[in-house]
Amino acid sequence: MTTSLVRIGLATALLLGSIGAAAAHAHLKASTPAAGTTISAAPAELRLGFSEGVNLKFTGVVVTGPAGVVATSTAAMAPGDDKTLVVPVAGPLAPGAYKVEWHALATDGHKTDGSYSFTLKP
Ligand SMILES: [Cu+2]
Repeated sequence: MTTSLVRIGLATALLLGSIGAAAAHAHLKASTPAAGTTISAAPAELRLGFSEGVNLKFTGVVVTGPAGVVATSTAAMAPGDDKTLVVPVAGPLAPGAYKVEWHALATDGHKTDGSYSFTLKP
């Protein structure tokens, strides 16, 4: 390969790489319970819907509430859906404000994180 062909190859790879990066980060698109809502029944599980497929091994949540960190069971992807994370809640939840801090590794290798809150009515 000549030097100029190598240069064209590298430029193309960089261009494709940056297009992929702009298009494929795993952002949180929806959740259950939904962000900012007040609910009257304690959820048995949390569901987080991402904009891209995520790697389960490097994707998860930490939930904190009025009694501290909430115990959760092993998270899993929804069947046949690599964009929806399902996190079973292990114990009963007391009324109060809850914060869900999430982190995700998209299948393209990019990491994202964020948080949202919901409130459980007494
Ligand atoms: Cu990305």
